[in-house]
Amino acid sequence: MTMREHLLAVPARSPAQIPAISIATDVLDGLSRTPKMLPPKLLYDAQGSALFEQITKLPEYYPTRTEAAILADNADEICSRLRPDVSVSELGAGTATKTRILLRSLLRRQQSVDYFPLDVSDSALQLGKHELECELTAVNVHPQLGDFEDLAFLDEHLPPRLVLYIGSSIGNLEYEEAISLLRDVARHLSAGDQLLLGVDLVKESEVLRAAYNDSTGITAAFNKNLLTRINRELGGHFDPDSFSHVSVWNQASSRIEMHLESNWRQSVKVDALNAKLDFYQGERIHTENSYKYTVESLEELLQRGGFAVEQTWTDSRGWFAVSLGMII
Ligand code: SAH
Ligand code: AVI
Repeated sequence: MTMREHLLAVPARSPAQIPAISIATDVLDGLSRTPKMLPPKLLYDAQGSALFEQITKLPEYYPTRTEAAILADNADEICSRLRPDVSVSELGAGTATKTRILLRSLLRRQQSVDYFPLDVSDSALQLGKHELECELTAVNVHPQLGDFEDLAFLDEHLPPRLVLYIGSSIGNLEYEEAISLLRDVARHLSAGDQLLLGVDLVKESEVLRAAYNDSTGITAAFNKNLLTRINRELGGHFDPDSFSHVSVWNQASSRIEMHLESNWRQSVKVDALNAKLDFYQGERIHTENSYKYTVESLEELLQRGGFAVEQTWTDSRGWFAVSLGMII
């Protein structure tokens, strides 16, 4: 089949169009609220995933390199706690760059690994699959395009299973949502299956603030890409430059908040929603929370989510923690 025939064979509602349907609902719902908000998963279209990759390399954004160092220093010990011949699933895998550290170590203990990365970003999944297959031919990658609500794939492979939820992605959820997601994961697992959970820890506020407001403006571009995405997918008429990136350390709630703040009073049409959205000067759209934990609150979260804590690893500065839990 030629590429042209292949493209013509795509059904009227191709899988690539399906996300736009849920975006419409999420955008209409979020921007009709007071205060306005947008769910953080919308940050990750292809452009957003590419910007996130750039964020992970910024000098100010310490979480990725700190977690990578914890994994590199402890991969053999982590893997020694796993049962023989585990399969690996990952929630919000992105491009699975850090995951490769663990998979390399795992492949010194077993001949092959079945790896099931779940993500809402198809571009990140495809890039991750490509890079993994080039480097580690003994890893069989089975990408799962979907939401954290789509956990049925966990039933499709047999125990022993290891689930990864690293990168402090759980920090983007409210505490009760985080517990409820861990309980959902636990329901799909059996006794002896394990979860490796990585979270960012509370630290000096200046370090936290800089990580979400970098000097080159990549985080601002990542945040504003939400508006560009609405323009592209829903016929929105946002001028991204008429909004400012705002990040705030909310100490009382132990979270960094990201907002988009309207620079002046404006009305913005979104054609696909048949809506005109009014913003007053200084009005904010709340786009992300990034909760910061302590080792104690991380271990409590795991336990409340249905896992017995086996071991927790941190870096020498105590900036990030990775904890292994098991279903008993
Ligand atoms: N785990 C990687 C990527 C973290 S970025 C790392 O540690 O670097 C967060 C990832 O989670 C993104 O790839 C994003 O697309 C994905 N994601 C965010 N919300 C999601 C949701 N509700 N369901 C599935 N994936 C989600
Ligand atoms: C994916 N998530 C854990 C990142 C974080 O730090 O909350 C997303 C991010 N937002 C701004 N910078 C990075």
